[in-house]
Amino acid sequence: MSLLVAIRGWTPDAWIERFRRLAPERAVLDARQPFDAAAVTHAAVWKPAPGLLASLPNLGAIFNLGAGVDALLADPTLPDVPIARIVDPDLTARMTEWVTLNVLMHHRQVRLHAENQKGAIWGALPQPAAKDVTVGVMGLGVLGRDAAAALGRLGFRLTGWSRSPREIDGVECFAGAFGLGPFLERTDILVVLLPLTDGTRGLLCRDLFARWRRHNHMGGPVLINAGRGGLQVETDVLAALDEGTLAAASLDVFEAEPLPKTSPLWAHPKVTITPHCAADSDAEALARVIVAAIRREEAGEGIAPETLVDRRTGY
Ligand code: NDP
Ligand code: OXD
Repeated sequence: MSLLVAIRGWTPDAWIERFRRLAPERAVLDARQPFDAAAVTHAAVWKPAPGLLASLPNLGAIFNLGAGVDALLADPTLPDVPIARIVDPDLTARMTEWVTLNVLMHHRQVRLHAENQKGAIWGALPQPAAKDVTVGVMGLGVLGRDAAAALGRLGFRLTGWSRSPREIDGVECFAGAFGLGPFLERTDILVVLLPLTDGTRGLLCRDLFARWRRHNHMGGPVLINAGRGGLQVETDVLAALDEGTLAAASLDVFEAEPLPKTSPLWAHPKVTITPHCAADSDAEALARVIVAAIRREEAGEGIAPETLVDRRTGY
């Protein structure tokens, strides 16, 4: 019973140390070193090299070291074993914090006040109550529901959009292609917490921006995306900001990451950028969650339903 740790994009050393400490009963193998493929029963991965997991004949389950599995599912050779993704209260709380920060920043026009401050301008800006502003949450999963609950406590009017119909207290819910139009027509601030799948890639494009409610105190629709960069067409986002179709955008995720230094998004006066850190969370807590999930799976209880990835839907 060995756990293989295969991570690309960050250094795996701290994760290997954590797993060795938290699961001393098993061998923890480093995919960068030669290892016995037949001994591997579980894999903890982030963007593993395509083909690696297919080379493990006794692999029983894959544990993705993040909530989004798009990079993992992009491997066409992925073996047919259960895949678990991260669902963790600490990660969820941090995402909700980032979403709330950005919604309030736009609603309270913090960037405009900062501009005024530079010129010593005592500028009074229109300030409606939260109850008169609608935040639309795209993606009503673990993260979307928690963010909506926090925004509801602040008094915002809430709408939500998902693939299948949902009922959530205090949220006017819409689903699927038919629900998208009415959802957008009601929305002032759009919070995107969707996974990247064949059904969502490129969704945040010129066509969608044109269907959005136009008039509010912020000068138009505001886009807040912490789902995945592949959801947005960045040339369309930039054009919409320049034409005034979008009033502002807060982006944590990008088509290419790290965002290239040459991207015009960096210097755009209406764009707020964070480097895919919206839900940066306590790695020790995540490692504990994964070790507990591996033990649960070995005890024959399977993968907790909320964390089990459905390959057909891609999330
Ligand atoms: P969940 O799987 O719990 O929820 C996904 C939601 O998206 C569900 O409500 C689902 O609908 C909806 N959805 C999926 N496909 C479609 C579609 N085609 N049309 C409409 N709705 C759709 O995911 P989480 O809430 O845990 O995470 C969401 C995403 O956030 C992750 O996939 C990841 O990409 C991103 N993320 C980003 C982080 C960051 O730091 N920036 C950190 C963590 C996650 P339904 O309810 O019908 O299933
Ligand atoms: C992600 C994560 O999926 O950080 O982006 O969990």
